[in-house]
Amino acid sequence: MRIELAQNVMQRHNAQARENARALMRYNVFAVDVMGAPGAGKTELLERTVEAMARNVRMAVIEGDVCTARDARRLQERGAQAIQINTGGACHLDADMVAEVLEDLSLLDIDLLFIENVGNLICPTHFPSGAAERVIVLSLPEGADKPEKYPAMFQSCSGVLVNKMDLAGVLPVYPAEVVQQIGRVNGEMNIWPVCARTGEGMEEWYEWLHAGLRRFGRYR
Ligand SMILES: Nc1nc2c(ncn2[C@@H]2O[C@H](COP(=O)(O)OP(=O)(O)O)[C@@H](O)[C@H]2O)c(=O)[nH]1
Ligand SMILES: [Mg+2]
Repeated sequence: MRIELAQNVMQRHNAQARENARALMRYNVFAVDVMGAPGAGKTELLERTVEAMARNVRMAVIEGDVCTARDARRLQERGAQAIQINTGGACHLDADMVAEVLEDLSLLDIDLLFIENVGNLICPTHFPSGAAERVIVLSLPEGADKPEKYPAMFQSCSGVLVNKMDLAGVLPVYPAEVVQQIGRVNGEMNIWPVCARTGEGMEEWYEWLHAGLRRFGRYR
């Protein structure tokens, strides 16, 4: 009985995610889920990305957090359109929450939409938002063992940004080992070693975003 109920709930979430994907497709909006642990640098990465791409690409960000509008404010200060969702305790965004916000966005005026999920390496895995792609930010201080400990999250994403590369050499965590561990869990992933603080190493990430925009007919 309980299993059936859970299945129904998940089916409903997946159906809403497909509905969100259709709404985004209708307006040719390329949407990317950004996931990762609290403090991995998801917001910092988006701040740099918004700064670097704003000249050619119209971007918006949906920010998911339990409380506060701090992350949305950070993005707004960088010139991006940003809307905050407060989950009020829930550990992930779900497709219903995203659907509500999509109604408030003028999708016609957006090329690229980021959806920063609540910091968590477990729950968001099973709750698609409707975004075309999902990426994860994994920072060096989290340690090289995280891909193997949270494989489902890594297997649900097409790319991983290995962040805080400026700390390589300071921490007893070796980027090569992190990359190797990611490969063991998901050999198909794009791996981008970056320093979101300075923007160093982020060109390939931008290229990947541009390729997505081209697929969505948004390239200028
Ligand atoms: N050293 C270093 N710190 C970073 C980098 N990226 C983010 N941070 C810091 O990590 C902390 C968490 O960043 P934040 O963007 O809030 O992470 P989020 O919780 O994943 O959104 C902040 O103090 C950032 O300044 C980086 O590349 N290098
Ligand atoms: Mg954040």
